[in-house]
Parts: sequence; C-alpha cells; structure tokens
Amino acid sequence: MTASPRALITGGAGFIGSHLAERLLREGYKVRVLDNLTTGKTENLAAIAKDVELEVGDVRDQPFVDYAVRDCDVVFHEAAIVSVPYSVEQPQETHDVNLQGTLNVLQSARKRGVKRVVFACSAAVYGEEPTMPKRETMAPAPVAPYGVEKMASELYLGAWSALYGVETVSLRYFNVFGPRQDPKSAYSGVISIFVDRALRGTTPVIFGDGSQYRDFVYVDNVVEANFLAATRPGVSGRAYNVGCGAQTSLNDLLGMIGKAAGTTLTATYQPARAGDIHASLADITRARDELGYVPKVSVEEGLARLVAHVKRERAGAS
Ligand code: UD2
Repeated sequence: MTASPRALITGGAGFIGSHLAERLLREGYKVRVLDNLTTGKTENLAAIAKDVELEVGDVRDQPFVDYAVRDCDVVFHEAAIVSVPYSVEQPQETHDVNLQGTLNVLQSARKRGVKRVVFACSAAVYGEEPTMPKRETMAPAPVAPYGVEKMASELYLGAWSALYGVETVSLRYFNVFGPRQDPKSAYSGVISIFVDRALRGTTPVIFGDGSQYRDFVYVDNVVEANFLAATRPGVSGRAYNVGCGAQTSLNDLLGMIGKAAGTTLTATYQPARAGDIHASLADITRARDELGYVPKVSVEEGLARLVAHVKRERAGAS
C-alpha cells in the first residue's frame, strides 16, 4: 500500500481553500494548511480541525513557507489578497502577497522536492479585451495590479516547470461563489452580498444597468478542478480556465437568487463601479479536454445550496 499523499494548502482557512481541504481529506490526503488568518478563519476548518495541521503564518515570510512546505508532495497555492480595487489602492502590499508570495512558494517547492504546485490564478489576467468567450490562447491584458500579479505568478510557474522540474498547473478562476464567502466587505463577491440581503429582506444594489454578465462558478466545481489539476499526468506548465462556460447577467441573477430564497428580489440601481468590466465568460474546452473537468454543479443548483447553507447557519446562530 502506498502512503497517503501530503498536501499543503496556502490560504487553506479561506473560502476556497477550506472546501479544498475537506475534499482532499475525503480523497485520503494528509492536509496541512498555511494561513495568516487575515481573511481566513479557523471556523472554516471547524468540521475538520482534528484532521488538519494548521500553520499560522504568512506567505511573505520565506523561512516560514519553507517550513510549512516540508514533506509535501503537492502544494495548492490559494493564499492571496483577492480584491481588485484593493490592489489599485495598495499595489505594493498586494505585490508582496500575491507575487512575492507565489515566488516564495515556488522556491520552497523546488528546495523541498514538491512534485506539483497548483495555483489559484484569475480571469483578471484577461482584462478588458472584449472578445468572448475567453480562451487561454488569448494574449493576457490585465488592467489592475491584481491581474498583473496573477499573470506574473503564472509566468513564474511556467519557468519553474521548464527549468527546475517542479510540475505546475495554473487555474484561472472566474467568479467563484458558495458557502463561506464572506458577504461583509464592499468588495465581496456579488452573490454572497445578494444572498445575504435576500435572506435579511434588505434591498441589494446593482452598480450599472444590470446587463453586465459574469461566468459564476460554484466552489465545488473549482475544488474538482484543483483535484484534477493535482492528479492528471501530462499537464505541467499549462493554464486552464475554471468557470461554467455560461453567462449570467446581474439582472438575471437577481431573479435566480429570489427564486432560490423563495422571495421576490428587487434592486436599486446606482452608477457602475469605476474599473468594472462589462463581461466575463470562460471557454472551458481546454480544461474539459485535458483535465477532464466538467462543472457538475450548475449556477442554479449552486445558488440553491448556498441559500440552504446560509439559512442553516442563521438558524444555528439564533
Ligand atoms: C471577480 C473577482 C476578482 C477577479 C475578477 C476578475 C470576486 C469577489 N472577485 O471580480 O477577484 O478575479 O473577477 O475579472 O469574485 N456588483 C453589484 N452589486 C454589489 C456587488 C457587485 O452590482 O453589491 C456588481 C459589480 O459592479 C460587478 C459584478 O457585480 O459588475 C461582479 O462583481 P464582483 O465584485 O462579484 O466580481 P468581479 O467580477 O468584479
């Protein structure tokens, strides 16, 4: 019998990382989490706390990353400052976390003999270029520091796979949603905010006319893509879109969330946010063909699961 593979998840106490930790445990992995608990929360790991090794520290701290990577076969690098507008305000800080942090992870992976690094990249690498759907063969054109940091990280991954024998896979996430995405910040994902408001009976705000659309993808699909990226042979050095391949406008989203929550949801409209892109849609052909990625949870099903989760959580808290 072979020993259990060992995984490190940076940002493993966060929204996506904590779901990934649960899945990897189910798949028989030994799981270690590196998280500075800035946006990550130990509560996100409550159900699996006894099975997960938690190392509290920062990806900017190279010796600490080195320590956290010890004995690992695979690293899932999810730790990041995820807000695009924040990166516009504080580009040095987001550079240090999002790009230097990735370089630190890659250096430790090389030194410690990690077989593969799977990286949480972003649709932000495509920027404003209007061609839809987005394909990985298109030239990247990030507009904000966040997208630049994600793109530069991805280029480092390519170099690591070419030069140092560390296998790397970059997953370009589109608009991920699901349980544990925090609705509290002004920059939170729109679905987390709208579901929160629908269940509180308060009115959501749409910035713009609501015709802008996104490729929303439920977190379980993203976790599946990560698992495939870690285990498929012959994919080193590749980048993959991770979306559903379906577009949903904000106006349509309002109706869908209202339906899932059993209410009629109407919004107030305010001017579009500065720097917002109008459209984002993934072509997921490459991920399907090379990783075997099929988004099993539709946006409707994901919304139903999220609403049920938030209701349960609130019933438990009261
Ligand atoms: C997402 C990612 C970001 C980056 C980017 C790449 C999230 C939270 N952010 O940014 O990390 O990868 O994609 O392009 O997933 N909106 C409202 N009302 C609200 C909140 C938002 O109308 O209360 C609008 C917002 O103006 C935008 C759309 O909803 O048009 C989506 O906004 P978002 O913040 O959920 O995600 P996005 O696409 O800006």
